[in-house]
Amino acid sequence: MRTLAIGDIHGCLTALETLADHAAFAPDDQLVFLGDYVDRGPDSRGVIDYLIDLKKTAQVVTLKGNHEIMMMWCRQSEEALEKWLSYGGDTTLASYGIEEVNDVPPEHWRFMEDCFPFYETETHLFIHANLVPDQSLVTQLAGGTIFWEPFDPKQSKPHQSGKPFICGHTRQTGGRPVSVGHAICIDTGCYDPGGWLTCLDVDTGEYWQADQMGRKREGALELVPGE
Ligand SMILES: [Mn+2]
Repeated sequence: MRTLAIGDIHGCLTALETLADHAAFAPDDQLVFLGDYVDRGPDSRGVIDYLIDLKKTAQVVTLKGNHEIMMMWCRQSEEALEKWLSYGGDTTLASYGIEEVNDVPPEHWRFMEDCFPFYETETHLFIHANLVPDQSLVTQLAGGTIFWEPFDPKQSKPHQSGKPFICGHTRQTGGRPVSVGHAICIDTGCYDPGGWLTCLDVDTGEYWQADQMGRKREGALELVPGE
């Protein structure tokens, strides 16, 4: 069984469909999506529909990203709504063909509410953004680090559990995922021209990428801890 982590999709349905084909998602794979399904790209609605469908036939874990949090918050105040719209929520509403966020289908709110804050296996930790190295993931849930804090490869410290962590959220400008041994960031900015959506096999370091033009490429990360 492969454990595959998939980075920030941001409404890029074409890249997601191309990636599913390129990485050959199979029923015995465990697919861990790192969050930020919505905003910025053209088809947030289509991405959520795709993931809801995928959950019916595949082993899927979906994490919550800060963009899902902003979208859920926007139902609570005008201020939160304005903030979300300025962070790409306008493209999400456009993908639904609606002007009022309350017209998002209940099934899609349920999908977002059901997303996990983090995911942990025997060997790895999965989070959207970053973590506090000397606290358990449960302990740090109340803080915002795992959803909001940018990942800096030069500053990153290993987590106390000793398990490597996989994150998204912070775009790696080279278009390739970045490993520092104890951590791997796989956000490769697929909503921007020149960006890619990344799927990483966390056990082998092999990765696959696809973009909004339907292009594919692949590579491999060195998983030996670096300096
Ligand atoms: Mn994010």
